[in-house]
Amino acid sequence: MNTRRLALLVPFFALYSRPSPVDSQSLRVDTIASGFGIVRSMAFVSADTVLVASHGGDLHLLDVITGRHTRVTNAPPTVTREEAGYFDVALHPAFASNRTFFLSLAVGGIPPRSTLGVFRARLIGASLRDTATILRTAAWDTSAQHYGGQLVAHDGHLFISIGDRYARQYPQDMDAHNGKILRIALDGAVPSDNPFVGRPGVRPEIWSFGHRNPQGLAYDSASRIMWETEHGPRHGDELNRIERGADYGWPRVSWGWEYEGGAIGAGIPIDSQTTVPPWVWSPNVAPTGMHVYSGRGFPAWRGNLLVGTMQARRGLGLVRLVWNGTQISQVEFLFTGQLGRVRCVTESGEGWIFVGNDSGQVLMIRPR
Ligand SMILES: [Ca+2]
Repeated sequence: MNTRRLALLVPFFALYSRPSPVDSQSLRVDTIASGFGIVRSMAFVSADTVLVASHGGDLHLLDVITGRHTRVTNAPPTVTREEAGYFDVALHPAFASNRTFFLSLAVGGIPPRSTLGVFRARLIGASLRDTATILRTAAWDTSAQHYGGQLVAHDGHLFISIGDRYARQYPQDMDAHNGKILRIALDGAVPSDNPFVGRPGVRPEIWSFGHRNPQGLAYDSASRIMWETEHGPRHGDELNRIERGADYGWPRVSWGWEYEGGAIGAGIPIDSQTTVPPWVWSPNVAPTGMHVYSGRGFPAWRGNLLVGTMQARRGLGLVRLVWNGTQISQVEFLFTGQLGRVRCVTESGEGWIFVGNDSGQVLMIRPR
């Protein structure tokens, strides 16, 4: 075929191959299982089995066809107080052959001190083997707040989000892990090409800094963007593109305000050092687990960001954001009030969307 004929064909192909939009009225929400406390994370370990991490420190294997679930034994202890507990699970890129996965969790020191840790294990049947804590972050605090705790395994590395631990002096302090995105190798080592390796007084695991409480992290292999969501104070929740070595501004600048009123820091949303968020929610939606949709269940949503929200007072559940390559071009609230306080979002091999919430439910979204 010569190029001229190809050029004529392309517009017609583009027209007829465009996926039809999804009408959320045509979707149904089913409860697959419940009783998991607060569902913080889910990862499909086979076509029909999802690993469910509960905030209270439990792992279960859930068969999404039958709804039957089995408790995973030998799971690590955690601190369970306020926001402390299990946070996220991420499968090793070679999970299918090595059965290895990662779990982020609150780890204890001399009570009541705790910090964010990363645990690695192999899932053999419904038990954990070869367990190891590969990272205890330098973010110890007596408070049990703002751990962040999201994980992404990508490109031979593990990315870890960590909140400011409700201590504002640290996100700009490069000798602390509070308020950072970290990047380590899959065995816990520090990669030699991290941005701050070799700088005196700077923790070498740091990938980006100036974050408040990042509770969403997801990598889109098509656009090659690492997406992050973080909670603002009063107003100003952010969607950020995570760039190597970049500063996201907290608490020097913020799109939000003090809870009791009044400006934060310089009283401006951005300055010349700040990486600008592509999207800001004011008032807050309390964004949580995030997933870049890639499945065949809803072709029109491929590449869209699905973000869980906890701001139940406004009846929210899931936000779909469209990145058009330059900016966020569409924001749609889905299933308003139908999903509870959503903590995590993922998809099955068939492309159906799975949501975990604060009511201990695993929900499935698919066409009617
Ligand atoms: Ca910011």
